This record gives sequence, structure tokens and C-alpha cells, in this order.
Amino acid sequence: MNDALLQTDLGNLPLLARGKVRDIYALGDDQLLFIATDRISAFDHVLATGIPDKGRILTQLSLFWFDFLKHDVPNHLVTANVADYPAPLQPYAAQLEGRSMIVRRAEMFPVECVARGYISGSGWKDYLATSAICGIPLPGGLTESHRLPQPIFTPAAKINTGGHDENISYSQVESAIGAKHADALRLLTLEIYDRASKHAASKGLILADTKFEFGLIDGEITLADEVLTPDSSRYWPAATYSPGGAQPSFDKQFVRDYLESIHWNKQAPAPALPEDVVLRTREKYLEAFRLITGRTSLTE
Ligand code: Q0N
Repeated sequence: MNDALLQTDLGNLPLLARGKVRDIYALGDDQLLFIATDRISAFDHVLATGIPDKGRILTQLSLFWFDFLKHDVPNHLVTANVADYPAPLQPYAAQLEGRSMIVRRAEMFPVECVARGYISGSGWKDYLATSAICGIPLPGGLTESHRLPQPIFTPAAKINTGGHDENISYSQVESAIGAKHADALRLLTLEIYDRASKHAASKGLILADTKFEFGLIDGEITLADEVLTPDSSRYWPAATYSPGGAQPSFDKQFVRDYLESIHWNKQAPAPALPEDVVLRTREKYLEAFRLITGRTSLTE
């Protein structure tokens, strides 16, 4: 056992959505309470063991990036300072500290806005099958994890909770949300990816790809959800980058290796993790946090 937070319990507060990792509660009509638990998923399952501090680390990373990008795009953050939360949340302060944010409720676009600078994951699968990603033609002869000639916008549609998102073409985005919003989301996604990947590169990290979610608040396109965390992005250490095959996951490789070593069939129930895998994985999340934010501790 460890002291990871696997489930939030906020009494009567209405739970809006429980994701694999995050729990979202409604706060009146206009705001939401976003809580990152310490749950970890691998091979599409939430594991029985959590990673202590993972929720705090990912929340602090999102907050870092919201601040870093605040002149590029408005975001949904209201406050992450628990002392400023409404009185009914104060009994739960210990559960919320460092791992939660109050955000403005947005009218979300039904599009996952993915930027890719490298060819990996579903992008690699698409390329093998079609020589393109999301209908964007690419040069022949690229190998897995290769850097792309330029970063591309590869939107996806949410299938449902659990299922994988499905890559869609740009014209499908236009049909879903209109050409004006599609153009704005594409430009913003690529601009934010460019700024973030340059920051990551200055810290020795390749930002291979990342996913953003946007919504409208008072008619303005607003960056929502979590941003540029290891759960929503692929970070690779530049020092060991070696195209021509899959790159080890920065954060989850010990977990994946363990799950392969026990020959788990990848069907529920997902197994628990041994303590050394938990501790080494926690260290990887902390390493990402230190590199990206330049901070040495979660609480300073
Ligand atoms: C919202 N999601 C999908 C949990 C998070 N600002 C907002 N306003 C209204 N709705 C949402 C936001 C945000 N952000 C976004 N759900 C609700 C993201 N999920 C994915 C699964 O984990």
C-alpha cells in the first residue's frame, strides 16, 4: 500500500465526470472543480496501484504551462489556491491541496487538438497504412519516431470513455465546428506546440506530440483541460533519442516493462504494481516536473 489518492470523495458535491485519472465536480453553473488523482493508466487500464504525488505533479505542470502560455491564449483557470475556494470545499482542503483547480465552465469543442512534431503512436499507425496522418500526405521512407518536416495538426474525435480517440481529417473538423473555428484551433494548436517544444528542448526534452482541448468562454476560444503533462503529451529525453523504433516512455516505461514481464493479458482487472516500480515511476514524474518548471519541490 502507499498513500496515493485513488478516489476523491467530496460529500454531496455533484460529480460531473470521472476520467481515467481526473475527477470533475460541478461548482454552480459556471465553474468546475478539476481534481487530478494519483491514478495511473497503462495499456488503456487504470492500475490497482496509484503513484503518490502524481496528481500534484501533473497539476503543477498544467499550472506552469497555463502561466507560460498566458500571452498566447486565454485559459480556463480561475484559481488553484485552496484557501480561495468556496467555503463548502474547505472541509476537503487536504484532499484538494496542490492537485486541484477551479476552472470556468466552457462550451467544449468536440475535437482533440493534437500537434505532432514526430511520428509516433496513432500517427505512426496511420502513416504505415496510408502514407499520411489525418489525410496530411507525408514524405515516403519515414521511420518510427522520425522528426516530421514540420509540425502538423492531427485532430481526433473522442469516441467514448475508455475507447481510443479516432484521427479525423481537417475537413471533418470544419464540418463539425465551422471553418472559422477550425482554422483558429489549428493555428493555436501549432503556435502553442511551437512555444512549448522550444521550452522543452531548452531543458533537454523532445516534445514529440501533445493534445489540447479548447472551448468557448464568453465567445472566446479558451485553452481548457490539462496542458502539456506527461499524460497528454509524449516527452522524450533528447540525449537518448534514436529514431527507427518506438522511444521509451519518459514516465511510464517502468510500468509498461513490469506489466509485460508478468505477461498480463491487458484485460480487467488491472494488476497492482510492486513498490520499486511505484517509486521509480514517481521519480520520473518528479524529474519531468523539475526539468520543465525549474522548481525543485512541489510546494515551493
Ligand atoms: C470538460 N472534459 C474532457 C477528465 C477530463 N472548462 C471546461 N468546461 C466544461 N467542460 C470541461 C472543461 C474542461 N476542461 C472537459 N470534460 C469536461 C476532459 N476530461 C477527460 C477525462 O478526464
